[in-house]
Amino acid sequence: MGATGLDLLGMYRCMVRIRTFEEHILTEWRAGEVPGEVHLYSGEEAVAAGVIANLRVDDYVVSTHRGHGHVLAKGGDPARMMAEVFGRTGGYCRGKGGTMHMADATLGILGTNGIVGASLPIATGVGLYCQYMATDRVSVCFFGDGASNRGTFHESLDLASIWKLPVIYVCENNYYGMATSVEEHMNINDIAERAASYGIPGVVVDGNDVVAVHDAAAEAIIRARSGGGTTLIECKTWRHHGHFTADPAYYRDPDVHNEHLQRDPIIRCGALLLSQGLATKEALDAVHNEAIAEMNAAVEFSKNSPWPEEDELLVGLYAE
Ligand SMILES: Cc1ncc(C[n+]2csc(CCOP(=O)(O)OP(=O)(O)O)c2C)c(N)n1
Ligand SMILES: [Mg+2]
Repeated sequence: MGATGLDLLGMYRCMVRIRTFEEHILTEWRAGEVPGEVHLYSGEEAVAAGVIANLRVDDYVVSTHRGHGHVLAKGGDPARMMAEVFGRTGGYCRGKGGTMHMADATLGILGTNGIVGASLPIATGVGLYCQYMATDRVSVCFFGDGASNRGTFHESLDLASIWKLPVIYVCENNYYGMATSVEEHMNINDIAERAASYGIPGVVVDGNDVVAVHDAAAEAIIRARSGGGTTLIECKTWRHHGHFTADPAYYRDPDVHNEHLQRDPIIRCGALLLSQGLATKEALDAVHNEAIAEMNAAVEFSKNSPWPEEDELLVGLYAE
């Protein structure tokens, strides 16, 4: 814990665990072990780590198709997550949901989600629940720049602003919705500008600076808990890989891509920890080695976990 009370090393560990989890998946996907496509979160770790460091276990997170980082940061079990990606019975949905259907209600993780923009109305409803039940819990909604053009974004922010709901809308602006750049899909520079339409605070932060993300989220979450209503936080970030595992992302200018890679959130946070004397090089190496061991074990667990049987196909599909 640093002098400011900020657990910088904890956030570093969180980011390294997410990166390692994702890179293990990429390796296994390339080896043909992972069915389907996976939307990797590598490069965007500071958003999940910085925001979720402010949350309690009983707060809620509603995630996206690029959601492994949110789930891990909120306490998700990497072995059960990995097994779900592998399609095995050890996974969160016994292998039938895959990467975009991971949830653990006991940890307030209300699901990764295959429908772009669907996290917004879900998180808004959860915010209404938190308020109606007179709790001081908050609902955090992650979504992308592309999703901010859906009607669900506007409907949700409108309702949440009118009712002063304890929802924090966190836009992960990685400058692309699939192969479409923000210049092609919106006519403004900052998505946070849209907050003005709803009379709520709109904040732009460097989404690769975990401290900046943490501090912006802390302010919004404290306000939401105390009845002050909703905030839109736009985190400018960059995905290291293509839209999903099979996408080589040829549509991105290699020079621009390389510039963004220089702003890697993990490298920046590591440098800060060292320069502030908050960690030694050995301590940072240990964080990486522990993450590698943890994710190796998750892969091993997944490979040893049985495939679902055919007669399980309809089990758990409908509420009894
Ligand atoms: C309603 C809906 N429309 C289209 C898609 C196909 N799709 C999947 S991801 C994606 C782009 C999303 O972009 P963004 O919101 O910026 O998130 P990012 O992938 O960049 O994290 C699209 C169009 C979908 N899954 N759901
Ligand atoms: Mg995007």
